[in-house]
Amino acid sequence: MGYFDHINTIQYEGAQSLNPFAFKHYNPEEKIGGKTMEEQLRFSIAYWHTFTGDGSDPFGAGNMQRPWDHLQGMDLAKARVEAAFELFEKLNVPYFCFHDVDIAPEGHSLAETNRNLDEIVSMIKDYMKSSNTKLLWNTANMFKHPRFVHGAASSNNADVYAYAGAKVKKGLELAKELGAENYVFWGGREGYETLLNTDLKLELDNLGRFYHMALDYAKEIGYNGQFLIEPKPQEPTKHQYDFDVASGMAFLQKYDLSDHFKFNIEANHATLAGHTFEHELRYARINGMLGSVDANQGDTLLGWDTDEFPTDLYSTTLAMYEILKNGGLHQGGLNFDAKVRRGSFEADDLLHAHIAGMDSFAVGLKVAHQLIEDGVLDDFVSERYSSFTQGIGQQVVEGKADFHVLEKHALELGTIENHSGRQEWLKAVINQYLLNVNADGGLK
Ligand code: XUL
Ligand code: CO
Repeated sequence: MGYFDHINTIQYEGAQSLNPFAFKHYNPEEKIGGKTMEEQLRFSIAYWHTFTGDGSDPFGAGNMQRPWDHLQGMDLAKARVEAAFELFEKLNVPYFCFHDVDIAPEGHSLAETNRNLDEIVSMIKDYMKSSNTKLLWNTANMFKHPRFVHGAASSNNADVYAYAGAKVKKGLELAKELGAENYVFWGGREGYETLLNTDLKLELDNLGRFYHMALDYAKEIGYNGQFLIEPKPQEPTKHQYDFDVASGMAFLQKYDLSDHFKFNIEANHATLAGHTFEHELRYARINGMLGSVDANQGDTLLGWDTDEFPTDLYSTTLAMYEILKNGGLHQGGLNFDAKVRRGSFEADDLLHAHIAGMDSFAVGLKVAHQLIEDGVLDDFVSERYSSFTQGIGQQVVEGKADFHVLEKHALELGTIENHSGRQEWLKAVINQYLLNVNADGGLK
């Protein structure tokens, strides 16, 4: 008896299908840009939202109806593993992600917590032998337990710092054991509430030291997964240290860590930082730091991390544009760090939500691929910067200009001519592609 017996494996039925339990655009076998959609999109399910989350919010108790919720402790943890692998198969999703506390309950001591983890990890490992689903990344939850009230690797309390080290040590061991392709560090409570009680320099230095210890330990045990930092500007702390990609890069450079880390970019974290999703992806991409993606979306009317399933096709298109320009996600993936709304409390909603997210990114992939094939934006952008391919512009780019050269050029200029950036036209073209690509494969 399974948890989702009433639902067959989700199949691709095409854009006209009215079957709610079918993909309309995600056709895993279909090739786009020389790779199958499955290879391009590398979807992943977030264990915490889908199997552990109960729908509770600051105003109400958990209300999700999950067929495994009558169980408790290790029995509940085991039931969740069974449910997870069943759902992975039903959705044909190639990856999943988890925090340590998502998969196994914390014990009364660190040693007991680790024993619980070992038991569940060996169960997961067994399931993985006969499943197509692999581990995209795991991470340590260092924000939920009260001991992390002042942070973990940036805590003022050295005992907490040590405890955090022990958790990441275990996390790296699990990553190796389960073949995780990446290991994620999301800041959790690494940040501060007020400078009045904070030694900012010591906290940042300690964080840098902590990442070096993690790298050293990964090397020691032969774990070769990619290390990823997941930036977020605020929540839970008022000021998170890994604010956005740009500040994360400065941090990594300062502490001599840039060669060993990339970024896991989350759409809703980007918007909380006052950026678009595509801004963060672009910033990471042009610096060779785009590692993986937490695929969700925020709400423009709300100022917090709503972690909605991604359904905005404009956003998935511009995100896939960056990802394709990155040559794909490589060992990263599109992880649905997203939760169903509190009102969507039935277990079937988990399927509807993932189908919606997968189809939305499949559309984004197709449209972005066609935009790139047709050179729509590339041609416009190259033309817009063409002044840097000749004359004074070329001298600048080749490093042959100085202020004397610039001044000489400027003094000789007559009226300077600028051209329109054509933003509205470009947006209209993207709309045309969005509406037409699925209909006839492109624009004539
Ligand atoms: C929190 C968040 C985390 C990370 C993993 O906003 O995104 O779930 O993805 O710790
Ligand atoms: Co995330």
